[in-house]
Amino acid sequence: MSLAHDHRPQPGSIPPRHDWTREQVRALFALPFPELMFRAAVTHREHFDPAEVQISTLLSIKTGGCPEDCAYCPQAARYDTGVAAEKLMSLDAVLTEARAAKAGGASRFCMGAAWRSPKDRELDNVCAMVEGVKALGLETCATLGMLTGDQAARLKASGLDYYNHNLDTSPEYYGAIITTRTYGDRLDTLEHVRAAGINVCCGGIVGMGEGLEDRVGMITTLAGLPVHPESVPINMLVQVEGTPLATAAKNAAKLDPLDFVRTIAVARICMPASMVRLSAGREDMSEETQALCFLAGANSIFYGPKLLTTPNPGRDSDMALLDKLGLRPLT
Ligand code: SAM
Ligand code: DTB
Ligand code: SF4
Repeated sequence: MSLAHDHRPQPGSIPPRHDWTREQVRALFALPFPELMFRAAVTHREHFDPAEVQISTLLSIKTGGCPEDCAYCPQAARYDTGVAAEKLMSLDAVLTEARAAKAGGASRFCMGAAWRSPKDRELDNVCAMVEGVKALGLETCATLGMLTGDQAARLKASGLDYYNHNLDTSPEYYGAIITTRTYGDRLDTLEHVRAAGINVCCGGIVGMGEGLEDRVGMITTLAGLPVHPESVPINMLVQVEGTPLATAAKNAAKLDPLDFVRTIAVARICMPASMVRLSAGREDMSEETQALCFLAGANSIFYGPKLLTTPNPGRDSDMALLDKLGLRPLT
């Protein structure tokens, strides 16, 4: 029997729990690092082949000029970050990018818009993009801000597979990061997405000056959702000059990369059947840290030289890294 066979999901593996308490999640973070990694790696193997990594390519279909005040975001109009406000891209231009993403090896194409929420006419245009991207044989994902139930249903009817809407942090730290929409607003959108039958992609950002208890609160909230998000992006803050968090970070200690790895491991243990994405922040991350993230149960990445507005590792260096680690892109 080959080793690869041993790594396949085991029938009868323990089903996901939705009753994680803060105390239990705190206790996971407090485990000795090798013990935490071991438990995360075992959990990973109960549900996935640990050699497979899902890869998504991002495209900013509507960049900058956003009315919201998210303190991390280069696209908020109120911060001087050098990101110019652009109009929504044309359908043709989006499809050209989607074809290139597919040719480059991505299995999912994620379209992001710097909106508080889409207007109905804007949504018509995005629905056409979703239909077109789906027709290319790619999985589709969008992140457009808050959605009503009707809007979510329209996106579903157009063929949207995933909707990304992050909780970003703990309920109690949230107000220090965003004031123009509430945590409750975010939970409402997630409910609309779930009710429409779209897969939920929901995670957060670490390295925003939050404390350990906020990372505990974020994972406890995500793992307490009635259905776990199918995809859980864990982003390391990309510090963009001009954003309030980049300014604050100059006076604060940088997050230890091992605490980022711990967050991935705890997400893996608490949401065992979800894809956990090692998301933004890889450009400044060593190969060793990324390797630890894969060991901790990350099984998805953003692939391609750009996230929405900031750089990501190039395709060649990512393929070389996956190859070096013996990992395969999931097709
Ligand atoms: N405007 C929509 C919204 O906020 O829902 C969609 C796009 S928004 C850029 C998507 C997510 O990107 C945010 O929720 C946040 O988690 C992440 N993000 C934005 N800027 C980031 C940064 N500088 N570092 C890490 N993650 C970031
Ligand atoms: C997510 O959790 N991270 C992605 C995606 N979902 C939309 C966005 C990261 C953005 C990083 C900053 C930028 O490139 O503008
Ligand atoms: Fe706007 Fe989204 Fe950026 Fe917040 S994260 S400022 S909503 S683009």
